[in-house]
Amino acid sequence: MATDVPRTVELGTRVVTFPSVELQQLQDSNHLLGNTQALRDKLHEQGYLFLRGFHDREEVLQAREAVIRYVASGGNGKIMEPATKGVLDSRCGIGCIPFMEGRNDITHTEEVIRVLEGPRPKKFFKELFGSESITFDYKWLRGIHRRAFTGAHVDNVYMGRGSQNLVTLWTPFGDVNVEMGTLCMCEGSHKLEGFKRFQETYGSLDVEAANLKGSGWFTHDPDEISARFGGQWKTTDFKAGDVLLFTMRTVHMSTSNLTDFIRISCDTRWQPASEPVDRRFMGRFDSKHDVQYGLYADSDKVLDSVTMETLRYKWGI
Ligand SMILES: O=C(O)CCC(=O)C(=O)O
Repeated sequence: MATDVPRTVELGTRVVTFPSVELQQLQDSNHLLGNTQALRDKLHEQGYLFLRGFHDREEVLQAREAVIRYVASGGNGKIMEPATKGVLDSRCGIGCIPFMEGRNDITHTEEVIRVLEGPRPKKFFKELFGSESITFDYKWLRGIHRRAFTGAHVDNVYMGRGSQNLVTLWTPFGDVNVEMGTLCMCEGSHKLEGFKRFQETYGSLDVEAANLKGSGWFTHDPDEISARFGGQWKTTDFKAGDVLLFTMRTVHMSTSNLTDFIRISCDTRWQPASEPVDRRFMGRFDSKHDVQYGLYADSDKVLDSVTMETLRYKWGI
């Protein structure tokens, strides 16, 4: 699909035109590859880097097929034939795609781990950090069905107990266009003055320590971020192999999946090996009962909990 022809997409609770003033086109930073300081400066300036062709395209497509086979083998017939196309039964909703986050048989299957922990990300992060790098064992591997999306948040609220230089690497498994649910960056949100109070309050929250009930997202409405605090929402159509990497303080969310194609992606986390590690994400995890936050949040489970509404009222934002 031509990227310059405006299309109607959904960003959280908003129907928006893409590309438009509200949701602009991401520009890649491939021209900076080979100049580590320029990459660091760009990450610091924008809060993210968008890199095309970071992974090997064929390896990403093989990983995608492995995940689709895993989802289809669930035996509930929710993936239509031929399975490789990744078309879901149009009735598919929460629960029809197995929960795949953690360190488990699918995240660490050969085809998937080859992409997630292969020589390319290892070399890239070693150069970016200027030291040996490590990645969490926990992998946020997701299959997203029609109408699902991720609300606006910063990652620090979920994994802020270790290195302050932790970086998220978002890898779409396959060609993922904006109508299938792409990740959107709020450029500048990690450091613009308008976000000061937001970062001092919400951005510094530890959702687990606070006993937060729900997803941990600040809002479902992108305008509540950009109109109140500033920043610029950006996304693009991704090709298999492309990635986004961003800081723990960069506000991001996803567009809704408006199709019956399963949107498969994985977030991995990288940091300098010598810095403190958030131990919650090292080890083996394979059961759904660990899930508290994000799209699969089970809100009734957290005892003595608070809600995001209560916290926002207290913070005055
Ligand atoms: O893939 C998504 O929908 C959300 C990913 C995300 O929020 C993250 O990478 O931190």
